[in-house]
Amino acid sequence: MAPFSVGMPVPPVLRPIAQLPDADVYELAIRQIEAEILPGVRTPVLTYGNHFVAPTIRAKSARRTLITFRNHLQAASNVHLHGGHVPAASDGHPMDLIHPGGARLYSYPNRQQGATLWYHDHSHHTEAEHVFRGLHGAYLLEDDSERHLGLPDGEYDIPILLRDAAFDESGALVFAEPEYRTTLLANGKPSPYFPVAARKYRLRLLNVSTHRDFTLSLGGVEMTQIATDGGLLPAPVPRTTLLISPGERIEIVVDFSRHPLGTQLLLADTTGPVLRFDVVRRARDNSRVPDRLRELPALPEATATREVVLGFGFVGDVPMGLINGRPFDPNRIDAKIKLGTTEIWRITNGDVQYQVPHNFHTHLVQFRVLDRDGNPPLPGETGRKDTVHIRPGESVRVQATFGDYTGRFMYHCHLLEHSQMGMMAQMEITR
Ligand SMILES: [Cu+2]
Repeated sequence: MAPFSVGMPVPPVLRPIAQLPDADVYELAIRQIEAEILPGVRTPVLTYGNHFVAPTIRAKSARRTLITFRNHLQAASNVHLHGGHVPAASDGHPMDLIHPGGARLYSYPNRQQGATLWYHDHSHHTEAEHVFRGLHGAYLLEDDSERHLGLPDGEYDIPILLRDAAFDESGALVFAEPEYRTTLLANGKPSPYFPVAARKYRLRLLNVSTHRDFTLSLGGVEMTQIATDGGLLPAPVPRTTLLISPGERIEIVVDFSRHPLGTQLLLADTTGPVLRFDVVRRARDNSRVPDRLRELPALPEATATREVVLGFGFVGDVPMGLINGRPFDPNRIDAKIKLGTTEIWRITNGDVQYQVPHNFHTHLVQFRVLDRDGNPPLPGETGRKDTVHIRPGESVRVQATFGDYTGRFMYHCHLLEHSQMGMMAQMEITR
């Protein structure tokens, strides 16, 4: 199919079914439907709320989200709020499942800085396939202190969920080897176009692929990065290429007023076109990108350090994903952490021989990247992160403070084909 034959939709914003003094109440069905991804073709997909991609949840900082997910699938599912600082009971532990016909209420406190989060399936051994088949949606946490900055908002603040896909002749999704996933989707459509006004837009890029890194450029045009996984950066960073690995988010502001009406700007990955912006109309623009966005707090002193090595290996003669030489075991605690303490973790991608990229994601906390092989963090990763890309042989040191909630939380490679093969571990936070 020729690229740019369909428009990119913006996912609908989910409406609350009730509003309490301190909470918004939602319901979402987990259901298989047929969606039109390729023009004129019906593709069975798994959805939240009967939408591929799922509806966007817009939450407000310090106002709780209470959301009941009802599982209409034949398989167990669950929900993890990626990047969310939430109690263990609502974190979507892989053994904490919603069985077919069942429902579960998740409570998200939203006591964290405004950020582009996302929600997705995290069911044990099926997370990669479930996310691949469509269980992914944006969760935008808004924060009052962002409003006075004057960044583009409303219809000029747009989440863009990026992923890949593969289809058979009947139009069904093929969950097979990642290298066959050559169709790139933006908000669920293949290499679409998106008409824009000649003004500034805030674009929230989310990589919801289970396996693919995107290396994006806009034909040399400057993309001003304003935020990373956990919210605003201290100051904007001009970028011309962006590496975004599975699970990561990068927010950019693009000023389309620098281009005459009729201009087409191509957002492309190194493997092909992702999305074309067509500058089609004029519009007023009072928005701005200030020189200072949000200060980062000083790092507290760390009282513990840990080594975490990600790599493939054999257990008996079965190839598995391993962390520190062991595959995930839900009955084992891999890291015991005292509530409120600060730790430095050095995470190494040990797969030098096979040259496999990995990344690292922790639940519960946002961390800060201290260094990569002793060198300063990359541009754009100086803010709060929950997912970090690690090249084969590379070591990344991160620092986090494990506050507020006790219980069991996961850390894992967010190439979900790797985590479901065992590259996952759990920490227990105790008093
Ligand atoms: Cu991995």
